[in-house]
Amino acid sequence: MRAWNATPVVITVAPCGAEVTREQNPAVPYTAAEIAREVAEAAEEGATIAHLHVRNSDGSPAHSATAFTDAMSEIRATTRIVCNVSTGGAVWMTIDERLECLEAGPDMAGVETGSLNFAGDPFVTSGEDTARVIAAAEERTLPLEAECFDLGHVAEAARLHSSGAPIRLANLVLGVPGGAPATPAALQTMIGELPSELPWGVTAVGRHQQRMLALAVLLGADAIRVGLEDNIYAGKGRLAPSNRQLVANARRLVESLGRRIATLDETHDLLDMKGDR
Ligand code: KMH
Ligand code: ZN
Repeated sequence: MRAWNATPVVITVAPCGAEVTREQNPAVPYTAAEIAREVAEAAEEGATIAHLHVRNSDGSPAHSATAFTDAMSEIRATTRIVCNVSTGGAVWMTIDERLECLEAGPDMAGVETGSLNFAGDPFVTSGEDTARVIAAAEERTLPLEAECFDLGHVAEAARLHSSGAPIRLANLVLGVPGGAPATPAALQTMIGELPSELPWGVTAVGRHQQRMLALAVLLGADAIRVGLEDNIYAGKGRLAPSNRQLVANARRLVESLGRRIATLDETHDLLDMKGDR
């Protein structure tokens, strides 16, 4: 078993997600230019992966390849951060809509490996849906991040990884109502279902976020995720002014616990993105 601090920690920024609004926090980016600015600032603070959703100008979730292309062209004009598109989208999107982002030429994509009631709404990803995302990623030689909201999703990600799917990272998502709780026991159990060679990271939403990310870093996580998608606060009752601030806080957390954050090259290595330098 490798030491808990043997590897650097990748920081992923999730700048806007699909659900959070400007009414909740005015810093939430909607347009391609706003998303690109938030991502560029996050990259300056050390984020090396951007988990991307896109929005229409009124803030509603978008899914067209054009909307993703617009955002990624603006992002790529200023930074080489890994553009990791969400095929989770929003709960009401069809799988065809969720797959449109792959037409935009991302560096990486997410894949859901099961269903849940996402904060009360059915968020359905059938086995066939997962297989379609995997096939589309294989066709484009894209690394995948499995978005695991519950223990069964981790087991399924492990099974798919072992059968050769290009899953390079398992993102253990804690604290979404309807999914795995943000508790040390839940995290330990999820880690226990992973094959030892599969890198893993943690996303935690809500008030237990800092504690769970700290625990992840101490348990040897390969990655942690922060951003306005997951938490609109930068402290108790204090709205986050930007994604930059959230990434800076995450970096401080990692370093204060005796680890360092990953460079872009190290992130490419982790994801097995050969030749992408
Ligand atoms: N917006 C959620 C329904 C993902 O990006 O893969 C799904 C989500 C997860 O945000
Ligand atoms: Zn997302």
